[in-house]
Amino acid sequence: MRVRSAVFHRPGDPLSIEEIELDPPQAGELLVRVEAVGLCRTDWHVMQGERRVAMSPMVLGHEGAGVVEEIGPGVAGVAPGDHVVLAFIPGCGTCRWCRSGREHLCVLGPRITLGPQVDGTFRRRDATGRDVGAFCMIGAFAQYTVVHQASVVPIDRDLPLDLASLVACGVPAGVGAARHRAKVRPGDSVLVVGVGGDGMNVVQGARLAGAATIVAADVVAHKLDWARAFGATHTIDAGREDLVAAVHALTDGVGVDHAFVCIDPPRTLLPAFRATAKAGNVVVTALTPADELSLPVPPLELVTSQKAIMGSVYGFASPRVQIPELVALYRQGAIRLSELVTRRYPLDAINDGYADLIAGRNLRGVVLPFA
Ligand code: CXF
Ligand code: ZN
Repeated sequence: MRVRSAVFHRPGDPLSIEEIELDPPQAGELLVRVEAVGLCRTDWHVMQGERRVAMSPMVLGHEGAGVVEEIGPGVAGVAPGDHVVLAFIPGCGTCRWCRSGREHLCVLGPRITLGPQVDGTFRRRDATGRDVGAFCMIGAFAQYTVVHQASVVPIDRDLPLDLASLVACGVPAGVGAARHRAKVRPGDSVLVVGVGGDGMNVVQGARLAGAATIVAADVVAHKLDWARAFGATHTIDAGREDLVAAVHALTDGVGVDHAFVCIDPPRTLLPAFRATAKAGNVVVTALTPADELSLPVPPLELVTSQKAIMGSVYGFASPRVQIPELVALYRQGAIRLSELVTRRYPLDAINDGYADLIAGRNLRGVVLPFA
């Protein structure tokens, strides 16, 4: 079938809206009608060449939700009509990580930037017959996609799919970083540096975990207002105030139990580290270019302060466990989803959506491919 898709060709170019030929689902795969897909900064990093993918053209988009239209041979546990969230790391189910319930560490993870499907072949071609890749084995910036069953997480049908798309990446990444990586406990103090798509969800994850002090820092003033609505108890305008001094002033000179680096680690890791209490956690969720080697922390301070610096992807929890749990938490009013969506766009306006993200106007833009 021919499918309208937003395609990455060359770093620096906007996404190109094209008709791409999509093959039917093969063994273990499903055809999904994409109802909503979030505009995450990771796709922007790819478009800018800051995060290299192994090939182009490639259909980007990894924060998707939709409805199963058709299933290929050997698909179990999901049927046409089911609502699904697309997991940007597939869970093969058989590697040591999946078998221990840690599908966010699945052996297939390193392959998500390559382009082909899980079986190594392609389902998409352009008008000239060239293979077209799918970012994260998903390629959700399109009206339809063919994905492996390892990439789908069924959810209840009553959750609106624009909100469901958010639990595909930003919400689990942020909420999970607080709950599962740092293991924030009731009464703890938390600093979140960069309150965009990930950071805002760290704020609500910290609130959910019972943190007593939640400090949000950003250079965009209105994001600090949003952060208060999501549970921040204090805010720091990092463009005007010294982050380390401000955090020490708020914590009797001790620092926070957990600091989250959700933007630009080469610039923000050291202040976040210094704003963290002895024996505290520094959790990095933001991505840097693959050839960035700096970890700008003095090793002596790392040793003497006995702090932990840790990375977190997908909220350090299996998407298959975490996503249904987040849907349930939304239902009981424990986390917010609709307030994350600043604006909705048709597929043709996807580059406007990214312009809004980069200008700081959006917390989350969501593309509705059939709008
Ligand atoms: C990223 C996480 C690191 C690998 C590429 C995809 N996820 C989402 O934003
Ligand atoms: Zn993402």
